[in-house]
Amino acid sequence: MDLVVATRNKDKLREIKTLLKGIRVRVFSLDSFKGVPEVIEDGKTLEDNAIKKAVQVSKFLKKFAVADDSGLEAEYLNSDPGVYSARFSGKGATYKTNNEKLLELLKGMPLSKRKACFRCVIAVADKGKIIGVAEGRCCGKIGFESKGDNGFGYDPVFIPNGFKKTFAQISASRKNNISHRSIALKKAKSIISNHLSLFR
Ligand code: ITT
Repeated sequence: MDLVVATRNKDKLREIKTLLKGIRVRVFSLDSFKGVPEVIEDGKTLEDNAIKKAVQVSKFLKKFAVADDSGLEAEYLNSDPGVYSARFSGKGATYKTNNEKLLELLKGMPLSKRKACFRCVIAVADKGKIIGVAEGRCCGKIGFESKGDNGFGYDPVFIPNGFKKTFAQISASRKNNISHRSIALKKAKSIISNHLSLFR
């Protein structure tokens, strides 16, 4: 069976493809299809947006699809940037400007006030019908400055619990061992496998 990963974020796609290894599907990205309409991410939660992306894409392509909505929730900022993580610093936001804004908002705050968790919600849908939703969290602290070149997004400012380095300073495989995305995808893989078994 074919599985479409409904994302336009190449960094997320790279991680999702690696984490999906081992299940018997042929993985495609949106790049393989023309004319897939942009999904407006106006949900109030990561769940809302993940479901919306998976349902709309799977309905349009008449295929099996997974979508990832994720974000970083900082305790001191009442869980912001959260669902607004991609566009935290406004129109034209980049990973760099988002990280700068986050560090600025936490300026002068001690480590005890810099707790944060990455959260990832994966929605699985087939031909417009939602099959299941899975969630993963990875908690840690926001560092005092940007460090490292690996990964993407907020990785240079996020230090996972039990580590002294940011996600951007550790290898992709070490990140994949503990990340919010890997936890969510582990659960999503069993949703996908159960669904596939219906067709055997
Ligand atoms: P799609 O909707 O097309 O999937 P997007 O980038 O808009 O792509 P989201 O709305 O889910 O995706 O926003 C997620 C943002 O959260 C992403 O752009 C990063 O800034 C951040 N983010 C998510 N997972 C991350 C990770 O593992 N490491 C660092 N930052 C991450």
